[in-house]
Amino acid sequence: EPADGGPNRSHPLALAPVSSPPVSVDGFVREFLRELNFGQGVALSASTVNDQYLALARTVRHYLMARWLETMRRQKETQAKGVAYLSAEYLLGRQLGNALLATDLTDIVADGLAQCGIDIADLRAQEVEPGLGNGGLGRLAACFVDSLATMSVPCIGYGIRYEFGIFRQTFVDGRQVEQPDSWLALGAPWEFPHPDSAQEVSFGGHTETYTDSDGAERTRWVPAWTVQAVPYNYMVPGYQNGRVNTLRLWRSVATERFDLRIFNSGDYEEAVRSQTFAENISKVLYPEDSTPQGKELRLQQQYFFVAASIADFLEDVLPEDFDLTKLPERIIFQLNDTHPVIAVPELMRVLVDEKGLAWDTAWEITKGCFAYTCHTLLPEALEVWSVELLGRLLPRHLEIIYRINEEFLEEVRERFGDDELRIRRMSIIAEHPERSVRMAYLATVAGSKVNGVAELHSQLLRDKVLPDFNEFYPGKFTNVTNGITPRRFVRLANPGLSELITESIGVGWLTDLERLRELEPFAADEEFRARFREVKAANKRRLHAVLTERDGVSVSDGHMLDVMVKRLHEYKRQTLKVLHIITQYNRVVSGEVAAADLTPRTFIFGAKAAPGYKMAKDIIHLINAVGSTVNNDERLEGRLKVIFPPNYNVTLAEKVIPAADLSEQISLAGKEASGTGNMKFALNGALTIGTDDGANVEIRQLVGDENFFLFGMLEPEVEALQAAGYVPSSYYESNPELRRAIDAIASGVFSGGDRHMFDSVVGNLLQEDRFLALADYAAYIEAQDKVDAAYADQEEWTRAAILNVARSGFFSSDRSMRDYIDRIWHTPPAF
Ligand code: B1H
Repeated sequence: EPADGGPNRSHPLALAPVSSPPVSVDGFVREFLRELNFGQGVALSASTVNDQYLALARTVRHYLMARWLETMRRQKETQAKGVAYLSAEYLLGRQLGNALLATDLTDIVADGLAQCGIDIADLRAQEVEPGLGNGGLGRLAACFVDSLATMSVPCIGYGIRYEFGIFRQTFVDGRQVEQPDSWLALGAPWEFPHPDSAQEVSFGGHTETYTDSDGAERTRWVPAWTVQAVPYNYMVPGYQNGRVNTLRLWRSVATERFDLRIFNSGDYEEAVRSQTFAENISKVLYPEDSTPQGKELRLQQQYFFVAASIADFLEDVLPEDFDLTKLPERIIFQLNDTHPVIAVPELMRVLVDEKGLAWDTAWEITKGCFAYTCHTLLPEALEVWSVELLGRLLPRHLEIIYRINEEFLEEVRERFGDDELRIRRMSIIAEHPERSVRMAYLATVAGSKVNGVAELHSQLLRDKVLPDFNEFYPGKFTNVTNGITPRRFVRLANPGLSELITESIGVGWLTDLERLRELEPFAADEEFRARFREVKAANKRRLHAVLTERDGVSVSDGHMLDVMVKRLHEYKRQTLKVLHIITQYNRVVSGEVAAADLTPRTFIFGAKAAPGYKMAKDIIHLINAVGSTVNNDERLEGRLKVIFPPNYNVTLAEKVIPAADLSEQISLAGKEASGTGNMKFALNGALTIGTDDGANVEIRQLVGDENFFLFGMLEPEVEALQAAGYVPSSYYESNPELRRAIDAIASGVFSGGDRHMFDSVVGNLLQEDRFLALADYAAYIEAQDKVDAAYADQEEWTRAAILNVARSGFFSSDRSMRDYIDRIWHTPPAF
């Protein structure tokens, strides 16, 4: 049919059927066995669990395929405005359960597999989760793309296909040891590599000016080396709505040209080395959370994925004749923190140097195409790149940044006169301690909007981190409170609760989470409360089974489950939690409290420390040491137990959170930008003990003071105390119970008599305590005592837990997406 002899797109069979016929159990079994035999190349009788898992994944993938192709076809046809989410991290979690939920095939598949003598649970357990993120920031990206697909909003997620995701954590003698995360080793059934659509990404070299054919002075970049960026596509299925968006992750490989040149020169070893060099870029995720390291490879990663993504969008996604001045009407690039901010000068470079647009035109386009989300307040977490490094790796980009800065500072001068102090404060280029580029400032100048991730955080961002910019750009700053996807973190993680909710208020809440409000009256219903408690008890039994199998530890019956799971960081104050455990321990061993009078509690920790973060690793060691002492001291009569399963990840979160009674959100006020674990716990019926920080503030406002255990200083009090000169040892000296807890560590109670094992932790608490753990200790202990008292009344506790669920619908990431869409992106749903 096509004159050029290309593929015949109008062949009646050329399109995969849009509405596939309903899947029957028999039909599924046929397809599954076909994949096992023809795809995997094994007979059922000879197949391993991994063979079966891979065949199942590919079968389920087929059921999404027609919808994926149709989503792409429609997008191409309508050219509707969409979001390009730029994120260095996507902490996806396992895919199989979510794909089955999206296609509504869970039951059919389970039945079909059972006919084959296979338990679907065994295949689910076989999947290694793609851990392509560190913590909250990466998981947020995964929740956002899920919500956009579910809301039928056009979105393409761009990121990096790390060969090794976040390290696998093990403990040796209670200390963290990192192992590589070989998540691809057993096969990667969810990805679609397209090596033929690779983009070239260049680095290094120099720039030169030349006169073009119209006599205009232009600049070009003459790079020194190039790598290929190969796209790997992943499906992002909406929840039972027939839409499948795309996540496009880039892998770096050596360019053939580069290889061949060296190869032909006879230097085979050098050719292999260059291959290794290129492939290094997407080799491993940097395991720093909240504290960027400023390493060269990291900047290479950032530019690598961002340059590939922009080229992909302009060349492959946009139609050929697209008028680039209309770009802001077609796409918004959302910058997930500063990690992708090098995209700003890259788009400028492409528009000016390659497309030949005038600088001012290009700048107008660029400003309309970016928006920036800030995820932190810690000053050490604000990313800067030294001018030396940036200029060496990306010389043209550095020139562009300088010009953006010059023109920006010129505007500042026009407004405020020669206020040199202000100019220096606002300059994108910092002069001290070394000349460097402040990526957050660049993002703020270029972005159409800048948002924080919870009300308090956004306020502090305006008032404390970027006040000059807030003054200069009124209206640019806004808040979008984070959210989480209820599909994964309620429906998949907590099927028992989901069933109870649906039985009580009907279907529809999963895509309209505010409807959980309809549960409020059930809090007063004794029978409902009993069922709610039974769901929690069943989730605890399930967790017990998981932890027994995984780590050989058991969750004691009848214990309150008190959970602190998040990255290990001093500002999150895991040590404060440890001090509480030690305090309870001391109360019993001193004879002040009879073991029988303790509320039985199991404390669960989950936390990875950045491999280079010594204090965080020492704290992990301390938690394990306290755990083994507490767990083995018979004087406690089994009433306190500490469990620290290694390698906390999304998969484990889905088991731990639904079983929790108490959620620990105890960061120093003003330090946790939002938190998202806090939302997952509340939605799964745990009560929170927490500070007035991040999204805790909004959780408490919504669930009500009486259903939330608030403690600790408020952010202004923190500032005041620090300004007055904080002396941690004064708290140690004036609070006997605190002194006894710290003395226990220092005297070797948890280290077999070794008085120096935890010197670093003790010394830090007494002398520095940057995050005021000692100042909040008394309030924390008092609040914990209230928790114990409250837990004694199970009916009241359950009532409060139900109200937490009923009033937390706001924290759906669907709502976050609606906020971004209405106030920042202006990308309505496309049908
Ligand atoms: C958050 C990070 C982060 N904020 C640097 N910043 C990284 C910074 O690899 N790095 O260099 C990685 C991650 N992550 C978290 O974002 C906040 O601490 C949470 O409070 C917030 O809930 C989450 C999502 O907004």
